Amino acid sequence: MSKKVAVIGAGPSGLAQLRAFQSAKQKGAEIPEIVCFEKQSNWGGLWNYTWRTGVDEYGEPVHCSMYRYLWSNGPKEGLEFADYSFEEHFGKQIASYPPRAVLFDYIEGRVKKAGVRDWIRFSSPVRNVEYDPDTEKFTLTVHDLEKDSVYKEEFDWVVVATGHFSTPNVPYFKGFERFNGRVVHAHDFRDAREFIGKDILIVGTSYSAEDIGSQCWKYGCNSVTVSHRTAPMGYDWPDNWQEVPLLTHLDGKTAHFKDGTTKDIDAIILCTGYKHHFPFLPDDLRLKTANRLATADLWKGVVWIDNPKLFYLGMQDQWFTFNMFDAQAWFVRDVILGRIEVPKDRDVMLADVADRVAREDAGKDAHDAIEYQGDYVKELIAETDYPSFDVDGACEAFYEWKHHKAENIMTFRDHSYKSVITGSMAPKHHTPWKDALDDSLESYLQN
Ligand code: FAD
Ligand code: NA7
Repeated sequence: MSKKVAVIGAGPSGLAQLRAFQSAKQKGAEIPEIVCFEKQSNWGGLWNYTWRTGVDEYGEPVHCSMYRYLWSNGPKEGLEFADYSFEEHFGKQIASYPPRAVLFDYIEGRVKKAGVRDWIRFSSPVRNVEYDPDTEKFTLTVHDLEKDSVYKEEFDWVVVATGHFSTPNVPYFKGFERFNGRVVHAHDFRDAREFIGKDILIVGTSYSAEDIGSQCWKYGCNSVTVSHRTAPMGYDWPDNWQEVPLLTHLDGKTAHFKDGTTKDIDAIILCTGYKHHFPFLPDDLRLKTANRLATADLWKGVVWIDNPKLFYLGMQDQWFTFNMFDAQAWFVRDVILGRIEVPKDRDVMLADVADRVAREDAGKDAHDAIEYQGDYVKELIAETDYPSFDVDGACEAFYEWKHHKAENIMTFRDHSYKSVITGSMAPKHHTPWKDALDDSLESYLQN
């Protein structure tokens, strides 16, 4: 009987895994049977936008954390697939910060070309995974939502690619229950126009805080107040922005901060991050890690050290995304195909994890962190046939991007960069980001 691989999730990471196997098959390799389980009715993961919040039509938690008007928060030159350039997909070079719909189209283009949709069972959340050391097989319990029936199936390997920016981290502040406005986590934020004319309070200082605040500013909120636990973001914000210390409590619609200052507000958006959440995994298979570049308990950042037949993709915090998931997926494929050997000694794997943690901890700033993750991508692609590309060039695009943000946080998306895959320069977008209210694919591609 042929061996079987289960891939859980058909977002960018899971799709990278399918493409990795398809590419080996195309080159004549014998591959195991691949079954991908996806709880949504379409692929694309977070990039598969829905207006829904809370639960979906089946009562499942909505996966999507993306919102209308979301544009790439980093240059596309840092994430381009090495085996499928933007120019190949769109037939021309496009500007550097595509809106969500454009990136969704790009992600989809590669897997449509690869012809792997038949490997995916949609509307099929995995409910449980068990490993039997005697048979050396995993048993997955899957819910077919369309038929509303639950079944079990055995696999030799499991790849967890369920993402980690979907289950919100929601802190409580005193007075929330008596606040007369909306309190919403970034996961449930959808349309900035809801906040036109409003004074909004944002808690958190990372990507979601910066971008959701900027969206609300762009679409016409009255003011943005950003409350920080550790440090302010420190950009040169527009006049109707302020950065304040941590929220202590609310008194009616008045927010009180740690330094004793107050601000009357209409709505609160908690941009307080996400939890790695794997409700379908038992204790002995479940990754427990902080959102950092060096994850806990994964050899080479992907192989579960307590059971090397289980893999996790994309569990790191991310500078690199799509091409890093590719590097991981090709590596995992080659472990499964027996082309890469996993150390037999658990201590050797633990030492690898400890070394990664120490090297990340030794970094001083964002520049070091980008370089660190670039080195990780290089390390993995050197071991497989994933097309090698100019990773240092992609790091350069990230350094420039950081520089452009520091220069002007509301114009950084107006810059363009050179593709490290095709070498061509992206055109400047036809409209500055702050004036481009239409984020449709048709509008973006009008260059
Ligand atoms: P996901 O995209 O989360 O996909 C996981 C998939 O697993 C989903 O389809 C989900 O339905 C499925 N799934 C989950 N549980 C189960 C289950 N039990 N059974 C079956 N299927 C399951 N990255 C960028 O490169 N550029 C950006 O501009 C950018 N912006 C972002 C903005 C936001 C608001 C967020 C939250 C993230 C952003 N990211 C961005 C990072 C994003 O994490 C990656 O781009 C990418 O989506 C991660 O891919 P993934 O496949 O690992 O996870
Ligand atoms: P991040 O990057 O995990 O950041 C979470 C932020 O939330 C960070 O600023 C934290 O502050 C803050 N936080 C977390 N808990 C609290 C509490 N209890 N009180 C106050 N502040 C808190 O999540 P994002 O959503 O911004 O980004 C995730 C992904 O989505 C990212 O890849 C983007 O591409 C989009 P801290 O600095 O720890 O004090």
